[in-house]
Amino acid sequence: MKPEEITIVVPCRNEADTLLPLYKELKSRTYKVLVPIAKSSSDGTRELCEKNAIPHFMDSGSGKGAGLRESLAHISTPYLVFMDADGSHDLNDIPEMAKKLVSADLVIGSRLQGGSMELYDGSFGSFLRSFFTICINQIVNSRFNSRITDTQNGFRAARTESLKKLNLTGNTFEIETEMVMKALKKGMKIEEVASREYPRKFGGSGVSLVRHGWRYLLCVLSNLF
Ligand SMILES: Nc1nc2c(ncn2[C@@H]2O[C@H](COP(=O)(O)OP(=O)(O)O)[C@@H](O)[C@H]2O)c(=O)[nH]1
Ligand SMILES: [Mg+2]
Repeated sequence: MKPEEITIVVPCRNEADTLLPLYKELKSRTYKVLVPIAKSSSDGTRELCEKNAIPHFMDSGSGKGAGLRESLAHISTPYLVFMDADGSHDLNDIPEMAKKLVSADLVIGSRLQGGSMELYDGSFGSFLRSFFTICINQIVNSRFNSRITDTQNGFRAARTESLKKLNLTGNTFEIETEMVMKALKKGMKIEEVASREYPRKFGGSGVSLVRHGWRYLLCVLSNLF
């Protein structure tokens, strides 16, 4: 598959510090790019896109999940990749993901196989988050008899048409879990590749277990059956 057949979707909420170099690098590899921007983004990310002719749209304001869901209506390529704008994902992992998309609907970058400086940085917060991630993996794998090592990673590739069939509804960071559970329920093929995750270059994660933890749990429960 050619890079022009892949749209790299880079959701952004206040990522003006890192978006432009990432965009230039993606364009130099001839990928298509689409940037869903959070309604609440206030650091000039939108102006940066306008100034540099970066294809973008403003999401409805409900969160990252809404941004990803809404991007599907704007994509004209058969394949897509979701990746963070914060410098934590390695675009050298994309060709390996694309290769597996030939026979899979969804290809997840696995931080458990490739390593993560965000999930395992030694802090108590990262301990809680990685523990939570592993619990969700185990629940999903026991329910669907699957062997997925990272149900949560936002760095992933998919067939555009397959994702459209899932009727995703998640508004925030639970969207990745919903995507995996609905794809498994529909009998779609999910593969993983080892992917590395680096610390984000600026700012902090938007994920908070206090604010988002209940959404993950509700998402898992409502997609079990
Ligand atoms: N469009 C959009 N993007 C968002 C929103 N919230 C976060 N993002 C982006 O989604 C990506 C993942 O968020 P991040 O805070 O890095 O989460 P983490 O990597 O899981 O810690 C980043 O590129 C954010 O800028 C939102 O409400 N809308
Ligand atoms: Mg991130």
